[in-house]
Amino acid sequence: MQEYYYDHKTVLSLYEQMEKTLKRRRYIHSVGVAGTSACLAMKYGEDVYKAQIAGILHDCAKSYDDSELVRLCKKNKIEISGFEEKHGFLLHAKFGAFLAKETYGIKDEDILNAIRWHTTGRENMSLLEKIVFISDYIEPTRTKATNISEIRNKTFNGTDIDETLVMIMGNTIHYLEDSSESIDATTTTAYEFYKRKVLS
Ligand code: DGI
Ligand code: FE
Ligand code: FE
Repeated sequence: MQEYYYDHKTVLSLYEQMEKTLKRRRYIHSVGVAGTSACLAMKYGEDVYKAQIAGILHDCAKSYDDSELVRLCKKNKIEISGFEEKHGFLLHAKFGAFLAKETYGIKDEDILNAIRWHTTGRENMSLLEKIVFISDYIEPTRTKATNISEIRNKTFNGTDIDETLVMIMGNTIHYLEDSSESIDATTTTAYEFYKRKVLS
């Protein structure tokens, strides 16, 4: 995988573009994810600028509704599963990665993957993918989960980042089950993968 290097100028320019593009609440969330991703990059040893870029861009396709996302993916020849066609909001991750590349000029595959997999997670995630996935759940304005303090505490004071992944994925799956929502196979597979990994 070819690595690209970014600086604070790119980061600031993307903040400015997202401020114009996203609704206020979504922008504040994205600023939270970028900041939290920067902190986790410092703790776990990832490139801080990449973490900020992936964080600020992760929801860049969130302004489109479900049917628009399906249409835009088809128009741009992005493959979509039957599940994604029915649950179009999941495509804000996939189409977000497309926009990050085509509209915002990000070439680094690891950043694009972190955006691509931020909603479901997947098996064998890179450190950057984990950082964005976790930051999306624990950034300052995300306060709904009853065990949010425990998750934040484990993330910043623990040593195994996969333990946090398991807690978040478990929460999400239980929440979806309680709401009688159907769950994408990628979400379940990722959870089973990291549960097994943490226990072994
Ligand atoms: O875009 P955000 O709101 O910041 O966060 P996100 O991209 O992680 O999306 C969160 C939502 O996605 C949350 O309500 C749970 C849902 N989700 C994650 N995996 C699945 C899912 N929803 C369904 N139906 N199936 C899944 O597998
Ligand atoms: Fe999202
Ligand atoms: Fe988000």
